[in-house]
Amino acid sequence: MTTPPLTHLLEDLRLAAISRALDDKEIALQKQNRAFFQISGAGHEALCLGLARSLRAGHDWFFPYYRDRSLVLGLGVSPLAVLLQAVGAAEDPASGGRQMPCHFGDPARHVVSQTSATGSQILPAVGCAEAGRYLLAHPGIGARATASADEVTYVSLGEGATSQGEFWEGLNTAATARLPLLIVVADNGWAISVPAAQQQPAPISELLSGFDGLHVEQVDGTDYAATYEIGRKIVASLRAGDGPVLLHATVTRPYSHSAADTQSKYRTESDLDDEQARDPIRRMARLAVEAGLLSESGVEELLSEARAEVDAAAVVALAAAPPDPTTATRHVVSLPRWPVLRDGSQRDDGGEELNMADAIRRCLHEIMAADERVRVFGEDVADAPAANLDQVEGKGGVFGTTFGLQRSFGEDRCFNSPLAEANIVGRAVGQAVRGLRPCPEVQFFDYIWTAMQQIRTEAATLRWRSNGAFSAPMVLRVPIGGYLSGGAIWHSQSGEAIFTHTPGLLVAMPSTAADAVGLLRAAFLCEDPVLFLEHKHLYRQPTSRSPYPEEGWILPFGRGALRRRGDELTIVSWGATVGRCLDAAAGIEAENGTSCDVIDLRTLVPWDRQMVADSVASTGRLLVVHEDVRSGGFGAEVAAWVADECFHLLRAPIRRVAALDTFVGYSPALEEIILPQTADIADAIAELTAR
Ligand SMILES: Cc1ncc(C[n+]2csc(CCOP(=O)(O)OP(=O)(O)O)c2C)c(N)n1
Ligand SMILES: [Mg+2]
Repeated sequence: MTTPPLTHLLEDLRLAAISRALDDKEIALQKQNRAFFQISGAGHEALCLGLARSLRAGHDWFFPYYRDRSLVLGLGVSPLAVLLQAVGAAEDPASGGRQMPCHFGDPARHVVSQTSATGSQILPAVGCAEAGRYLLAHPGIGARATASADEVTYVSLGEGATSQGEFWEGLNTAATARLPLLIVVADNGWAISVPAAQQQPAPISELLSGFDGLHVEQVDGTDYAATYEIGRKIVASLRAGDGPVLLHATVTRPYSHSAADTQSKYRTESDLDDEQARDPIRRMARLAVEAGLLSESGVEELLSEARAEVDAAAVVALAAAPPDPTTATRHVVSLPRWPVLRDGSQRDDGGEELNMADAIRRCLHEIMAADERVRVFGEDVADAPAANLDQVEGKGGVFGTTFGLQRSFGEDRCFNSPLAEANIVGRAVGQAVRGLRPCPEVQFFDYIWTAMQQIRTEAATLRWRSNGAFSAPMVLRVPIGGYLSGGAIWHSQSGEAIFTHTPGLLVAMPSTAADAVGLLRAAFLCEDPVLFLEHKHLYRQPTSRSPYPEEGWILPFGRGALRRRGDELTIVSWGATVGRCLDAAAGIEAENGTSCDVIDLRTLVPWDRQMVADSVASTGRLLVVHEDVRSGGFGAEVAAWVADECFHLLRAPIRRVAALDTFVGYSPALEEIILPQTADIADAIAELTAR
């Protein structure tokens, strides 16, 4: 075993002491109500610092856990930076006072802003590692997106977090793709008050022995010489391309889980005393004394110097100003500067008429040809195994929208994912962080829920939580909706309102082939995650066919379309109900001359408030129609906004026509009553315009 160079030992003992002093300082500040939360890195210092010695800030990539305080110190983050976050200062470089302490983020050092969700960071880390490989294979992509042949992606988590499904989804791809990913499981024996034995049938390294493609190592994480040594060994193997490594490290947790926890409520005194004997700082100090580097009093001096340094940094941090309250909504999304449109709608250039599915497919081909950053992946999106390609037609998605992409652009640009939605979206987050423009697909909206953590917690919050330092631009394509006769509860759901209720996401839902193309092109210009909802029923409907828009025409987000002109009522809709609104409006006008404006919003975040307000100003009445269930649907948002802003213009109450507050039934008799039909819309028009 190599002994760590004495200079490293001394420097790392000093950093460990600073890390512990930061914990103590934050705990004191929290008691004084000058910090508002505390979570310690105590007991994990020797592990983090021993590993940091082999890793390189700004070269490797880091997805740390909240216990990795000493790792980021080892990477060069200053104690002041850490304290600025603890006191919630505007100058907190990781989040501008938005995130709790120990939620690190430092673009220059490649420390990616983290969430509190235990275990979810592993999938973005997998995406980051695979992006590095992709960037090396595609060097023409550009200066912002670079990679090194020997880079490593580091991700860590506690033993408790290894119970999360996302952890296993991450291991799956790390091992299958043999990624240069270092997964550190810092096992302190507890997940808040739950002992490790209640998490899993065996310690994680035992559970994983024999996991093909994954090297599993163990270390006593309180022994600096051992963590230093194993760090050198495994990082060298990762740099050499030998595949992912999971390091199971036993550590201690001398302090309670967080400031909100009192561990004496569930841990015995003797347990805590035993841990004290294994305290990593004590052990590092003993090593330094045994090596003749420090005397006993020299150790005391080092510890008190660390406390003094932290005290001095705390004085500066406490003097820092809090964030300006008016900045609270800054960096939620950053819409692009849209190209100027000639006339606000696509030119009908007599191009080939296509249905929506074919138009989307063609558009994806066009976008992938133009932009090497774009990768399409999801379940069944590829054509066929490479060896079969010259003998078969190819699949290209269950709706055929990705047909031919693999054949045209290769297997590293269009590929099948495991059957795991969190895996799909989480990997996209990591790729986006590296400057790629992923285009993940969730096969059916009905199965999006397993990806919810990645969509809402990881992707949607990244820009805001990092105060604009990171973002996760991706175009997440999702077939949605019913009217399929037989789609039933698992293939016909809507639910866009759940996502319009998530700040940080942009949401598009086109109803024509041309709009789908214009919005898809626009989506790839966005610097934020876009949920691109493609209505399954409209994929092949004659009414949504249109000429393929001319090259370069894009449809900016937030522009509705006035599909029909009228005087007496404004109807607002999107997706598959737009056509039903048009039919109902045409029917009534033919019957009794009552005419309606029909607005297709096309995007829901942002939505065209101005177009709706202008229309309501002329009609004085509003009906909102959508396929999603009525209660809490996006129609409620449109109605509330109009009631707030246009109340003086209204001559009648606002009405909604939407799905019943239930699920979509299999029997056509059930589907018909549950989903809004043309006759329901016609009834609402008649009722409202009679007022
Ligand atoms: C997905 C999720 N569920 C629950 C929590 C609340 N929580 C925060 S830390 C924690 C325990 C984590 O234990 P472990 O992974 O062993 O890490 P340790 O705190 O021991 O370092 C829990 C339950 C969370 N942050 N995220
Ligand atoms: Mg733990």
